[in-house]
Amino acid sequence: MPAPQPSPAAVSIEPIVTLQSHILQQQAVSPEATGTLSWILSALSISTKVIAAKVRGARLQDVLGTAGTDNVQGENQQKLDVIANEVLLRVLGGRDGVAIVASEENEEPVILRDDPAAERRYCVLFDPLDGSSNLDVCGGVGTIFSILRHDRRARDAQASLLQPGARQVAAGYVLYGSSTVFVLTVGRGVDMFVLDPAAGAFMLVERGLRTPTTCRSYSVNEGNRRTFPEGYQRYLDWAQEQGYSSRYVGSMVADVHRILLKGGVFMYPPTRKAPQGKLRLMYEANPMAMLIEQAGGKAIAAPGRRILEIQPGDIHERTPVVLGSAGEVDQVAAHLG
Ligand code: P6P
Repeated sequence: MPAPQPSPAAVSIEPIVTLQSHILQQQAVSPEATGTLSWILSALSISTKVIAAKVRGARLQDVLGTAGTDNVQGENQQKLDVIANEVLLRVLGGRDGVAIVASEENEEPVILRDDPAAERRYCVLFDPLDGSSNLDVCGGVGTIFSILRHDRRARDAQASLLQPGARQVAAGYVLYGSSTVFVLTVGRGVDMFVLDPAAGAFMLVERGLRTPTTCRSYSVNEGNRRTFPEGYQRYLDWAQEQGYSSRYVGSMVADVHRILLKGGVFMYPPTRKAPQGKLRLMYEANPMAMLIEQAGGKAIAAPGRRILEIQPGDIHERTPVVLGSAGEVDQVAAHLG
């Protein structure tokens, strides 16, 4: 009997992980998971693939420009704002686990299911096409989403939605830029996927993203500088004396994505035109704050006031935003105090 041969060493092969398989992996390690959240994340994946195709073909299919209507914020709606909103409403509407959706484009929340006996359900809030005014000039635009557990005990839809951002179960965005990037957190770090158009799938490119703790760069619309509160002006004077660089796209998803990957600080301070800041708490600031904190950064509305701790009073309320590298947010806070 020949001596037994040692089995060949196992070969380590770098797996190809798609967003879909990643979602199922995350579900598998969550004992209480029922698959409902996975189905919702899958709905966001297919919705944003459809939106990406419409964004990339916009000029050729003549869907650029304004729709001739205003949204609840009194802002001109771009044709693609309306199209993207419709796609998300229709795809999420087909998911049994979604009780309520709320959108920047809809004044009232849309109640999809309200039978009290139902198993766990969720509320999905989104800005369907943030930064859409950049579409005509081929600038980066994005979809931002936030997912909360549906509170069946709440007296109405608004009450179920008005939860602090710390209660989000998932948050993320899709940036329609030089590539289509899906950035997601379910509370266990931040993972990044890039759409492979040939395969029609979002491919995992980075697990456990961490934003650098410092980076000498700030991102703010300096056109509003004269109307910023004093502390912000003191910070900008300091940063410029220190030789900080300035980067600003005017599209939150594009600006925050740069901060997430390279560090720095993004700010939308109170202005004369927007005394509470321009950005909306529920479907812009909260999801971005969860992502940045999960990546090791900070996100505040004022010194000592975490965005994720704000108790909302209205689904469309606004908040000042200072978020990014922990060290850089601390620098801004030190000048605001
Ligand atoms: P401003 C886009 O309209 C948006 O809501 C965010 O994406 C962006 O960060 C901000 O407004 C830009 O506002 O006043 O600098 O044009």
